[in-house]
Amino acid sequence: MGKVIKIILAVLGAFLLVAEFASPLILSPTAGIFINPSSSTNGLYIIEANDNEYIEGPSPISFSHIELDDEYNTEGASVADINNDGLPDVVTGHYWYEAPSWQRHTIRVPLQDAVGIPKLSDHIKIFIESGGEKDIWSKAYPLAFFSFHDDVNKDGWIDVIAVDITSAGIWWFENPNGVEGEWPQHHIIDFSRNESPIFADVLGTGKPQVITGAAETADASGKLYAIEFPETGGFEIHTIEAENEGRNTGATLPTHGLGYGDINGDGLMDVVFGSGEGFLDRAGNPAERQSYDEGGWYEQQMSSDDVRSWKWHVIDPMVSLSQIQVTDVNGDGKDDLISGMGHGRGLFWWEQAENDQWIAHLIDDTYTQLHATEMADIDGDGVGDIITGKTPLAHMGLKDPDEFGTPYLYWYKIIKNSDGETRFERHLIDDNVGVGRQITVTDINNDGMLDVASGTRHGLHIFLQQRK
Ligand SMILES: [Ca+2]
Ligand SMILES: [Ca+2]
Ligand SMILES: [Ca+2]
Ligand SMILES: [Ca+2]
Repeated sequence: MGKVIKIILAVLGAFLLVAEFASPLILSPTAGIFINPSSSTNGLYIIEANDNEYIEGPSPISFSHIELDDEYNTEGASVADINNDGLPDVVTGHYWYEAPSWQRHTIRVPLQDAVGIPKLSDHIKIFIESGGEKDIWSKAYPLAFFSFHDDVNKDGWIDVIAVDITSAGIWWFENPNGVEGEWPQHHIIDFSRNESPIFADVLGTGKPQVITGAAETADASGKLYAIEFPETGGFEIHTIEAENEGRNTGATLPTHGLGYGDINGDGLMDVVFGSGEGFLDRAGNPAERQSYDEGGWYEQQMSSDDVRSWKWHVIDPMVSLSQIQVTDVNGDGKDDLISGMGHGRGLFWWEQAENDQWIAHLIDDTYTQLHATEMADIDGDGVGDIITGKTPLAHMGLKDPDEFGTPYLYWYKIIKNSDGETRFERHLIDDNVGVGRQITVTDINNDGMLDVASGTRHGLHIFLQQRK
């Protein structure tokens, strides 16, 4: 950035610092001075959909809230028994929190000074230090976004596979077997290109793989990888998409919206993508769809001599999503998709119709920035429920609609009305924390009921299920 521009910004910054007490006004998403004029994430959606399909539901289930960390050092949370004592611990790409005291232990010292809920002076500081808009996002977040777990080196201690902030790397951190201090860090790839990587057995090996967009250099086209952690130790990279061919794997932009399931019911897992965009522009017109951002699914195929290939199918209409959950919503025998817009407004489901046609349904458009979803059977009735919420300041308070709004955390039960219509019964878990990029739903306290771990700008939190 030029020296003159820097000086102008510094002077401007000094003026604005005086106005700091008015920051909520100045920083509001509609009046913000640093709003990127090219952003099209104005909170509307371009797909035609019916009215909200959610209803409020009474529930015998509530959640007790425990704050594990009030610092902002992760956009996600995972759960694994790190110290082999039989008690699940909570993990991020920087720290692990030991059950049941939740004492914090270091995995990797945070390298970036991430600001949780920024004041105007923080915005200005980040803007100046980052050399302007170009690098602003990487200065405004912690490195740790996603963590997954496997015993990568087969020594009997569970390790941490960290998918860092998009366009940073993927690493595995070697559990030092109870020894305190930073963990040995091992390189997997330099550039992840996906903000909703998944950890699932897509290849049918019996163990989960990391499915993620990736690139070999900072400017390279996006690829789609399945990173396997085989029984022999270490890792092995399998390519699903070798070069970007009009797919949403991060050709020019980091992206999100990834899921898996057996879409065509042939016994092989398929991989689903949201589209890279799908918003209205500021004039209210559909933003032009770029060549790299069509949404769809990769059909996994296996030849008679066991050669794997992937066939692309477009899903239209499609929007920019977070993790995509694949399940048969309406009970017609065909799997459907459920996901929320990572930056825009609304939770949706896509009904799989005949001949690769998809019908979009709106579930809930009362909040924005649903940048993490998960599916798990919260109430234990045998049917998967959807867990999601609002990501506080998913773009630092600079771009997205209602970024400062209430950070809800909900679970939705899929039900049939008496008239046979599918409805989503919404239940509030909490309204202080929201979701980051990765939310984990598992039994954290070993009482047989599923709990929720969430890492956001409001810190790291768990919600333990209680039943009346
Ligand atoms: Ca433990
Ligand atoms: Ca290990
Ligand atoms: Ca399939
Ligand atoms: Ca529990």
